[in-house]
Amino acid sequence: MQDLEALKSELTAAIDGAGDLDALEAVRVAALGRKGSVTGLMKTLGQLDADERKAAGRAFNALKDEIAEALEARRTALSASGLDARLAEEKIDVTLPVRPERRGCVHPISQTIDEVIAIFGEMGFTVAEGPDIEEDWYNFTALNIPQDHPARQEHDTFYINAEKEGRRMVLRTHTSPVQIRTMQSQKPPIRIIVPGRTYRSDHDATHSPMFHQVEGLVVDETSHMGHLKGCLMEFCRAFFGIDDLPVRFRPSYFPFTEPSAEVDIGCTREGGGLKIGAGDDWLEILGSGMVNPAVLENCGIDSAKYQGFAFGMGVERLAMLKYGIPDLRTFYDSDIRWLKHFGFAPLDVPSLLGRTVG
Ligand code: 2NM
Repeated sequence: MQDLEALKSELTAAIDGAGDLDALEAVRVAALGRKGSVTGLMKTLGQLDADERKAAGRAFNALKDEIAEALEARRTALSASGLDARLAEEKIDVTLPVRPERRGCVHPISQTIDEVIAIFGEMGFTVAEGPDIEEDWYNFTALNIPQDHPARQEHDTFYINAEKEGRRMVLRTHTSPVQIRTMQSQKPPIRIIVPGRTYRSDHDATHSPMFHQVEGLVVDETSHMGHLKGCLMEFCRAFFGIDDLPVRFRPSYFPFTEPSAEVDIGCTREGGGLKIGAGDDWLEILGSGMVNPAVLENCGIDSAKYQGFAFGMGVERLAMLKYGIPDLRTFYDSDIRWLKHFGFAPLDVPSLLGRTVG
């Protein structure tokens, strides 16, 4: 029994002295492993007579349990301090200033979307989003674009082979399906803008198969064409930062709006370059119109009580005009030198250039 006490204090000291999990495992093997000291004790039981074996067996088992418990306690302690050590070592000071030489940039598409959101946000619009893969009904039918309408080909739709519960799926050709979903799920008054990716099977110097749009929708009892004009005039002037920017509304046609209008801003093209502002020329920038009553009814909105206006714009085009980016295709090249040239500092908050809307 004297030996047992000595062995116990020897093992306990070894366990306490183990500095890491590997050292502890070595102690465990030396005590409880197949050739371990405690296991060795167990093997001596056979040589004892019945009475002695009973008492010794109890003592050996108690020792084995105590050692196993001490090992487990030490293992827990070592694991916890290992984590603490790693957390201390991997700590970073988030209050350190940004290293300018390592700075990443905000892509002009992200910057432009943020600016559009900031301007309409100031006017009381909220941002709505929806899926890129849409049901045909939301992308076309609900928008008053019937099955055989040429717009379905004009839009060069990417159709998805798989069907969802028997319904044909498409990559959305505009963000308007989000407006449809919003009109179905929310009661007027509605005031949303919808930024996002859109897709058309069209690829040349001025078209990318994936591009970005921001569309907007207002539905209320008294919305009218005057609200549409005021809202979009204010947007154009705020976006380009030109207080007296000429804005013109030109009759157009979309199946989902009636009447429809395209919005042009003033510019000059003297000397080969393009300059936005008062001048003798016009530049198309937005599509818009009063929401077709058929579209409201498709969404369960009473067109006798409510009316709305909607608009849409291409983000790449806005970014090219505002920031003088000459080639559409460079947006998607992931060229770090291009991004350094046209990108924006990450901590710049998109602003209205000091203006207030309204
Ligand atoms: C445009 C131009 C004109 C539009 C219409 C709708 C909806 F869902 F309310 F009917 N959303 N967006 C719209 C109207 C979009 O983009 C050039």
